Amino acid sequence: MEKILVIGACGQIGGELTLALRQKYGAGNVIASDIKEEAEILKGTGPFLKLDIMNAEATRDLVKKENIKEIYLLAALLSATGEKNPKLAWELNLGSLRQILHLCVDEKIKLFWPSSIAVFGKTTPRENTPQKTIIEPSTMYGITKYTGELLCDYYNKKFGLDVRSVRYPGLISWKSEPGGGTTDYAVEIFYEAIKKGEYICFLSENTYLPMMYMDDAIRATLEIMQVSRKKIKTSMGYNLSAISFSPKEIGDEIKKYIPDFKISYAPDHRQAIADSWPASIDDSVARADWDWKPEFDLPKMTQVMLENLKEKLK
Ligand code: NAD
Ligand code: AKB
Repeated sequence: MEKILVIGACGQIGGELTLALRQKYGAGNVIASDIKEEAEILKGTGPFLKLDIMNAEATRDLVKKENIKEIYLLAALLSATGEKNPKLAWELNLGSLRQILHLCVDEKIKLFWPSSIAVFGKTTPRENTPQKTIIEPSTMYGITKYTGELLCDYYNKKFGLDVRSVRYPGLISWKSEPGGGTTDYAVEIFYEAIKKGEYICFLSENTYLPMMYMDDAIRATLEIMQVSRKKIKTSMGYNLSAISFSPKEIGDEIKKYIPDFKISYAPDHRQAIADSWPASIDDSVARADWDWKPEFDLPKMTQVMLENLKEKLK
């Protein structure tokens, strides 16, 4: 039986993606792996292995032993953590990708590797950022993501590797917490609204960023991996878009449910990262090529987040 391997399965996306893949392909056919201990969300749902992706030999042995034919490589340092440790961000984000690309060519494995809106920089048009535009990232995270996209494209053109990628916006979920990004405030705000009724935001009130509810992101990932390769016109990351809002706007939406909620602003080092990213994204190429369409807007996402987090935090 051909199997799927998720690397970085204990992170914000990995837990929910692993569960979705298990639902679709059968629990036993999806192996979750991470350098960390198994995350709560995964316990009892299927096979889990501790694996450091930088250990190329252990990864190759696992892939051969388990007859892995599809890999989701999610292990990475995100933007804020990456700026604190740019050397590790470069080594982990691109070291892992380089060795997985080789392995996928050798073992004829299909690969999903996520990029990010962080590929864009200050010289990129900020509104409705197109698929093809000026790309000059100013963070180490963005540099690794853009370099990674170029590597994916190279391996596709040179070796015919079936590698697929999207540029996720900031992802928001009540099931899993974010792991060191600049868009993390949009998850924290819900926790603090419920627990304390107030939130001090690390971005300024009118900082617009592209965001997406996790269910849309998981569906996009399953969809891009499922469509016929003929529909995939690029192995660089596809722009994906769903919602664009500022801290003030999401705060106002939360106030509809928690009228006394108070938000204040104390921008920190993450403000400069946010200021270098787009405010909104044009994803018409993904929509045309593989029929991508988001389902969650700001009101729907806010309602689902608050309903579920109130239960979870009881
Ligand atoms: P995360 O930080 O929550 O999870 C990453 C996981 O990788 C963690 O569980 C970590 O333990 C694991 N990991 C780290 N080093 C490892 C190693 N050496 N070997 C094995 N596992 C290791 O990240 P996430 O938010 O789930 O993001 C997953 C991917 O999606 C990343 O490539 C990220 O750049 C991309 N992405 C995420 C977002 C977002 O908003 N979450 C947006 C754009 C792109
Ligand atoms: C981050 O903020 O670093 C991530 C991303 C947009 O890639 N959420």
